[in-house]
Amino acid sequence: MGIRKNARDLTTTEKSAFVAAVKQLKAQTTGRNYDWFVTTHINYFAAVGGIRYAHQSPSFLPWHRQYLIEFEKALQAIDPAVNVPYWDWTTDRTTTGAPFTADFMGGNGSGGNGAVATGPFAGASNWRITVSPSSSTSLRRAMGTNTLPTSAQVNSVLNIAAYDAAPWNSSATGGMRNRMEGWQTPNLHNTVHVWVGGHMGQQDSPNDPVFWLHHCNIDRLWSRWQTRWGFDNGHYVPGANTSGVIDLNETMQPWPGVTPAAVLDHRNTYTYA
Ligand SMILES: [Cu+2]
Repeated sequence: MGIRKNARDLTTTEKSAFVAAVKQLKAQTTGRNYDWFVTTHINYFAAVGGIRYAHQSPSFLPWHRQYLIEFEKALQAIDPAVNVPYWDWTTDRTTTGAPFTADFMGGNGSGGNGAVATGPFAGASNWRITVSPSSSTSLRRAMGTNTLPTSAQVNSVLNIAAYDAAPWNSSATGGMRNRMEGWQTPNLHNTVHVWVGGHMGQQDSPNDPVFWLHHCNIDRLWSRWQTRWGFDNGHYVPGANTSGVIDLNETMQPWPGVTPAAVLDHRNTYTYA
């Protein structure tokens, strides 16, 4: 079972092992390589067959949980010691501190939304963007144009007892999910994508490896919510018979046989440090 650590606590060896595994996955030319994950996020960004799987729906959290598990498995096939770390943006809030150091994720884009200039993913020869709606072949960031969410804002979301509420989309106000996803105040997840900017502000956001650290933190916050309110089936809605979204026991494409119910309790698969 894996333990997912805070990125700021990784040793130099752990940081370089994560970077090496990510780069090796990117270099693979067949199967579930890095670009397969980028393409999958683009394919499920909007509704597929009238069903919203990855965004603006209750399955935002379980869909990305499975997405992280699949990505982590792909990394562990390369290096069994690697786990995805999380970026706690309530404590690491600068463009130059963890995880944006030269030995890990690298720093800001040069000039507004330019290519990332430092670290292992700087420049197209180190990290070539091949799946993108833009023409950029280098990883781009434009960090710090807004303000990262605070721990008080996180706590306000974790205090909401209801998982989600009708109308189950980006205008839902009654549950935790939409405030965690970020279409209602305090807009947690979306705000962080905007703060990093560049590719992170687009459908192809997984082109930026910090995507995984951000979504690992979102998954950790959901796990904290579950620790408080419950890991059981009663803490996912809708239970059944709601069209256009994924009910508790419906399969989430493109993960064969994987339902929200199947991923609610992650504690036998991985835990958070
Ligand atoms: Cu995201």
